[in-house]
Parts: sequence; structure tokens; C-alpha cells
Amino acid sequence: MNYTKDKILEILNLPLNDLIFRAQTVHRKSFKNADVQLASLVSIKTGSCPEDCKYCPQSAHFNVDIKKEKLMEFSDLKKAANLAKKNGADRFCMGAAWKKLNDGPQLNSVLEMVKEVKSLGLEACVTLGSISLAQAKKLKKAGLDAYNHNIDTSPDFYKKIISTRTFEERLETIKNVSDAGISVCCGGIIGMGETWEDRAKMLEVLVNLKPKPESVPLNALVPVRGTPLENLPSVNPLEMVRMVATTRILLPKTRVRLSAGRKKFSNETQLLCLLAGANSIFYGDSLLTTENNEMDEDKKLISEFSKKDSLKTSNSRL
Ligand code: SAM
Ligand code: DTB
Ligand code: SF4
Repeated sequence: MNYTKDKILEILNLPLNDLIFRAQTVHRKSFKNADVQLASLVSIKTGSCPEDCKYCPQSAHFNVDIKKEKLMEFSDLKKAANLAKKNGADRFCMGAAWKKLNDGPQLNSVLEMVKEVKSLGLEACVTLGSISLAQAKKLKKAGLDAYNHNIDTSPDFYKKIISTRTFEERLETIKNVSDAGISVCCGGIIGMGETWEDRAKMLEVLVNLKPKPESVPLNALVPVRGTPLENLPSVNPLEMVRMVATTRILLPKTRVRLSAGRKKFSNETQLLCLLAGANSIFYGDSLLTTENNEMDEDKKLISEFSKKDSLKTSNSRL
């Protein structure tokens, strides 16, 4: 199916019951289980990033109250990965506030970290800024499963959000990643002041990636004090539901991950997102620098969504 921006806008704009019905139908064909992938996230290098992404607390261009950290020690990484495993995570994602990955000690440390995560039987994902094809090949050899590199928004709106790199540079890294045989994890953010047309254009780029992204993280802006977007209003939860459902329809086999901003959503909103085709969440007490939902709450939510015999634990006895 050839999805154009206008066709995507039509889907985004369907009556909600039709939209969710279509997304559910597609979802059930591709995913036989109602499983929800749990992806844990750890920041292996925090803050002082030379890029000026207006949404990001880690940019050195803004005055944000975060604890800046050098590259994490291997022993700490090991502890974090083991803890994620113990807590039931399926995937372990390591994020670094770098513009690009440097060869030498930086790359070598990350390669060791990837090997460690793989040795625990976890899927390994990293997000390190721009990388070359040669670097991607080394990461693949170390066992890396996926590389997260978001396009964030539409090509046009991108220029209003980031001035230190281009949309095309983003696509180059994504190509290097897939040419090396690593799965592409690529998504974006809603709530930065973009229009529905921008959202449709972002989805148009994602659906036309070759190969298609293995996973799409959908973030709702977390407006962090000190960033230029600090005063933007919260995302309307049903707008996220529409984005999830449309992504599911466009990319039937892709993991759609409910990402940043979930803390502001009610349990019912999150369940609606799962019904609309989301099948992964970031799992763990924190994201990179901001808070995430409690793990116990997430476990309850997921069992509410997919367990059998739910009525037996409700207040009214059968
Ligand atoms: N520096 C690397 C990069 O930009 O690819 C990796 C880390 S970066 C923090 C990963 C992604 O987190 C961004 O592309 C963006 O989509 C998301 N993100 C960062 N800050 C956010 C915020 N305040 N609200 C929502 N999503 C955010
Ligand atoms: C993605 O799309 N969202 C995650 C992950 N990929 C690396 C990051 C969210 C960061 C939210 C802001 C923070 O905690 O710093
Ligand atoms: Fe740096 Fe990534 Fe944050 Fe942009 S999103 S400022 S590249 S850490």
C-alpha cells in the first residue's frame, strides 16, 4: 500500500471507533499474543550535548537542572542491566547525549556494554547520535539488535526544533544502521506545536523507510523547565491514541512503543493506547533524565490488559 500524506491524514481523522477497530483488526493479524514488550532505559552519558533540540533537557544550549554525567562505568552498567533483567525487562536500551559516536575508547566501551547486555539474554538497543556504516557494523558484530534514532517530527517542522543538524543527516544514520543489518527503532514526539499535517508527514517518512522500522517509539513531549518548550500544554491523550492507531495501521508488524510522557496519562488512556495497537512501553522508574511510571503500576496495568479471569479479582464476586 502506498501511503501519501493525505491518505495518512484521512486515517488520523477517522471517527475514533472506526480508527480503533481498523487498528485492532490489523494488530490481531500480525501479533497473535497480546504481549507488551518491556524496554528498560538507562542513560549511559548524561547532559552537555552540543545539539540544540528544543525539547531536550540534555542540550548544553539550555539551562536545565540535571545532573550531568560522564560515560557510565562498566560495573554500573552491569548492575543496571542485571536489575532490568531481574525486574522482567525484555529489552535494554542505552542512551548517550552525544551528537555523534567517536571511534576509540567511546565506541569500545559501548561495544563491551552491548556484549554484556546480550550475555544476560536481553535484546540490546542503543541511541548514541550519528554513526557511520563502519561503526554500525562493529555494533552489529557485538550483538546489537536495534538502534534508536528518531526523526522526531516532519521534515519541515524539524527546522523549527533543531538547528544544529539536518533531517537528512538523521536519515543517513538510519541508512547506516539498516545497511549493517541492525533493526531500526525510529519514531518521534507529539506536542511540540506541530500541526496534524506535520504528524502525517512524519508518519509518511516512517512508513516509507526501507526496510520498515522494527519499532516506533511515540513520545508525548515532556515539557522540562529550562527548555524552550517548557510552557507548552500537555498532549491531549486521545491525540496519542490516534497516533498509535494510525501507526499500527501503517506499520502492521512494527512494535509501537508508548514512550515519554506516559506518566501524565491515566491508566485508561494507556489501556486505550494498548487497544489501539501499542505493544511496548519503556519500563523502569526513569527515562533518561525524567521520571517514568512505577514498575508495579505498569505490571498491574499490563495484567489488566492481557490476563485471563480478570473478573475473579474484581470486587463483585462471580
Ligand atoms: N542523542 C541521541 C539522539 O538524539 O538520537 C539519543 C538520545 S535522545 C534523548 C532520544 C530521543 O528522546 C529524542 O530523539 C526524542 O525523541 C526523545 N526525547 C528527548 N527529550 C524529550 C522530551 N522532553 N519529551 C519527549 N521526548 C523526548
Ligand atoms: C525515545 O524515543 N524515547 C526515549 C528513548 N527513545 C531513548 C527517551 C525519552 C527521553 C525523555 C526525556 C528524558 O528523560 O530526558
Ligand atoms: Fe542531544 Fe539527543 Fe538531546 Fe538532541 S535529543 S540534545 S541529540 S541528547
